[in-house]
Amino acid sequence: MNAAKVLDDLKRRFPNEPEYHQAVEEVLSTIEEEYNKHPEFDKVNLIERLCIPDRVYQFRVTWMDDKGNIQTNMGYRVQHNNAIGPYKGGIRFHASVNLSILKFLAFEQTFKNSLTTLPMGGGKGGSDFSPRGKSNMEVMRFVQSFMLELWRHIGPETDVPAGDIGVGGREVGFMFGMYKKLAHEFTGTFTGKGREFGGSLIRPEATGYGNIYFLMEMLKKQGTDLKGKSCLISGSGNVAQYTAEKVLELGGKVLTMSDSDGYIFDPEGIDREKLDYIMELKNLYRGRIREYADKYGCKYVEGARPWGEKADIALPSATQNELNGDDAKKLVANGVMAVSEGANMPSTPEAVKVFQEAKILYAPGKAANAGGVSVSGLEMTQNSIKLSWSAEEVDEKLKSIMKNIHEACVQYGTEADGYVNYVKGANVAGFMKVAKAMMAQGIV
Ligand code: NDP
Ligand code: 2IT
Repeated sequence: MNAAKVLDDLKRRFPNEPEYHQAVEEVLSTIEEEYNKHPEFDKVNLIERLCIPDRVYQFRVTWMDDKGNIQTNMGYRVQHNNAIGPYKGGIRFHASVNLSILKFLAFEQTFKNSLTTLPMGGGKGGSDFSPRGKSNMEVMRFVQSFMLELWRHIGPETDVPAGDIGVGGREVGFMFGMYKKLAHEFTGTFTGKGREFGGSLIRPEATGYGNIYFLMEMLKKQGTDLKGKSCLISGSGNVAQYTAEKVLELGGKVLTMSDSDGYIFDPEGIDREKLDYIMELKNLYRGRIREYADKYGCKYVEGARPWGEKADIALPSATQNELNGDDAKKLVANGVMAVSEGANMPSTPEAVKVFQEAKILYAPGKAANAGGVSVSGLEMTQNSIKLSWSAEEVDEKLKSIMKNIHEACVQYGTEADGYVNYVKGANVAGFMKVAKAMMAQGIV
């Protein structure tokens, strides 16, 4: 394979999809060497078959708002690759959603899911519908209309969606309810469900906890841990909240959290009580992070991200490309020792380069945030054996999965000078398993 040529070809055939190109470029540039050690891959054009999604569904979603106006949104499901298991990946509801973003997410998900060691292929879906400012009934009407199209393309052994930005327990509940009615079955077709109807314990916590378990493995390798270390967290949604919870539990200090309007900086640290306030503010009242600064009298910076603040560790947990090359330079200049990604592709390629050249610990999302989909995989197992495991049992399995992913990254990503290139490690390890499965299954 000639990575540059494959990428040029994809750009020509699928123009105006910058996030998709960005995700593919990162993977191709790191697996090229390993790929070319296997001439049998190129003989069957494996790389193109892996980069282009198996299929994409795209549909119009029409619903009525509370004022009686008819609204239309777009709905999508990208089924990227099912070589190692049914398509699996979240649903995103956000005004910015388009095909490029969902194709990048589905592509990333394929490698991430492979790393988890569980049998899951990769997919992603969503809509440009934004739940922000919508009433409960509006969200429900939208979701029901969305499901009228989506339900026929998914199923417990076909494609199993879950949450992502803008899709939490409430939205998954509505999707599951409508799916159940249309498909006339009660199965584990969604994960992230409520615990009363098949949801796994620890699934809400899993992405944030998993990121910190991964970070702890990286720190351990350098003979240190989280005690007394200060952390910058972006976002204040599901991933950010449980990242903060685990940092506090392990003795670290959380200095910042953010939302799409700005960030708060609390030099005293966001403690358990303050985090409970944020959880209530965000999950119950659906308020803005600015209100934290009003309540606790700390700094709030409108329209900015927290990367200019000084800290030991950065944990981007909001969205893609939220940390650019200049931000990375500021973090490094301020002495950051580790960056571990809760979000998917939050660092731009320029930022990744800065981290790697400074030889700091840097974990890409597809490794560090794999805990969420891992516990989704465990939820699928519990649903199919019709049992539910205790929180301790699930948490132990999550820890061991994150440890295994870390080991795989070290195995495939350690460079001659001992520096672990976690990007390369994650990409090569994730790729090899999918590639072997595709080779064994013939040209399909
Ligand atoms: P939530 O919707 O719960 O929270 C998202 C947070 O990020 C909110 O604080 C939101 O602010 C902020 N945000 C969203 N979009 C933007 C934007 N364009 N600019 C600035 N801030 C933004 O989502 P999650 O916590 O579930 O997801 C966060 C990240 O983690 C995403 O990248 C997602 O793909 C990834 N992820 C999620 C997993 C999961 O299990 N949920 C698993 C693995 C990865 P506001 O409220 O203002 O919109
Ligand atoms: O990006 C992700 O891994 C998720 N949003 C979770 C996917 C899942 O199926 O749990």
